[in-house]
Amino acid sequence: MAKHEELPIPIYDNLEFVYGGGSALEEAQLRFDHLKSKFFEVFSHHPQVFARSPGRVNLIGEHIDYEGYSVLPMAIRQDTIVAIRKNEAEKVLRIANVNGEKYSVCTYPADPLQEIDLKNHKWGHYFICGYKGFYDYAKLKGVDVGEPVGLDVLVDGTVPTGSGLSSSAAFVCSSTIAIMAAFDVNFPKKELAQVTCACERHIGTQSGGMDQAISVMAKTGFAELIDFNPIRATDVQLPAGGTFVIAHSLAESQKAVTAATNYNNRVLECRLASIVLAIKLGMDPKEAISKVSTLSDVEGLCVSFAGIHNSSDPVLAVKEYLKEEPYTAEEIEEVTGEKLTSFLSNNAAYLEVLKVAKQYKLHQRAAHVYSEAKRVHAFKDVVSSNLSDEDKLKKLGDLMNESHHSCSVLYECSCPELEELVNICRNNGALGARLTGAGWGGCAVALVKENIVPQFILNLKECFYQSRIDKDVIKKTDLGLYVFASKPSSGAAILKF
Ligand code: A2G
Repeated sequence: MAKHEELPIPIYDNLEFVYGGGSALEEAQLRFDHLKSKFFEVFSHHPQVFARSPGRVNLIGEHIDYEGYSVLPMAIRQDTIVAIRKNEAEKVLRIANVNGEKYSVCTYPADPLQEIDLKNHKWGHYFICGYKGFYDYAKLKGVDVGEPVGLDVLVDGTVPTGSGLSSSAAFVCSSTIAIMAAFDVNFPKKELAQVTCACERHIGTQSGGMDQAISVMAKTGFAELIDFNPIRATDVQLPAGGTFVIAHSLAESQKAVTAATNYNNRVLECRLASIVLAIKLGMDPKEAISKVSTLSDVEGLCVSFAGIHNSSDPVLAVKEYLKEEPYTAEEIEEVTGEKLTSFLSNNAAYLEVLKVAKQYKLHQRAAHVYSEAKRVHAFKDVVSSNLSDEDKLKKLGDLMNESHHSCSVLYECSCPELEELVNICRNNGALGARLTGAGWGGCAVALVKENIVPQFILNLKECFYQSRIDKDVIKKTDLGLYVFASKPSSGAAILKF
């Protein structure tokens, strides 16, 4: 039997396969009816096909996917649906949104080679990522999809933007899959996960592949351990009696806009940490610059270090060889023997970081990555251990707390609102709580015993959200959008009816 990730995206003619039954199904039915009528209203035609892809909450393994380490997210029920139709009459891509007030129609030429204008950020750019990704991959696979044609597209997303729940990947994945379905093509999930990860980088963030991988490969009822190089997903059945509650800090994190100081800055710091560490561990500087890209590439070298310290633990190598004080560019160049602007010259995103960064915290970033990578495996081991569910939940909570501490102190990707929220979660009985996703705003995820979930959510409303309602930051009626319990939901799908 083919492995789950080797199968193509499932095609359904019934919403029940995706949304289950009950009120979720009724809600989905309403969304699709609305999408259909709105599509006709905007484009005077019916959509050919729909694609949907979910957001995700990362349970553990933050900022390590781009360093080649495994992560452990689960899909959430909130998703992005893309309705699409080929429009052979015009060579234009028209991208409309059901929320037309917030997202006005974007138009682009039907040209897969177009460059995305990063200076002028538009919501439709994410669709273009998928569009370029589809054509690149079809070409690579030798699939003839003919001359580019126009596309009419209508989008409906329920993953809150800037929330750390991966609205961008849900949009890029559903766009790529919708285009693929409109051309009657279907690729295996793991290939799609790879394509969508690469094509989302057109937006400018040097992201890893976690969000796209879980959005494409998720299964109802399971979190997934996602490995990279090659991409693989292993089902993780979470212990009974615990629920993950997601709560928004109400600080919006605009990854695409703040990339040079936040996300891409950390990716570059990790790259520099890996090169410096490799050189300190004995690699020739020129070889390190050309061969080492991630901290996981260096881990093997720590085995030689084992001879001295009786341990191949990369955290020890970090302690020994990377100083705690931040490095200046000049200090790094002394080790590498080459200018940063020279060996990073082929990456525009890194050059932007170099323009604004004053120092580089190599020790702290590497210590976070190596320790977080270990926590992911510890989490997986606890889940599959013989412990009682109660003990498992306690240990998982502890690991989540440690992960948050590392994100906050070593990786510095938290913010005051997230710190407040995480503390409130812990003070109200969460077994563990941490920021989730890139950070610098967005959501926290808390592991809570199932029997206290309703009271826990009430307490969060009282302690965190009420003052924000009083100050008109949010509406009381919208609270359900900001704090909710979440179960592992299904992955991407194509819908034809
Ligand atoms: O931050 C974001 O969600 C990244 N995804 C993801 O790859 C991961 O690095 C995460 C932090 O763990 C995108 O930027 C699309």
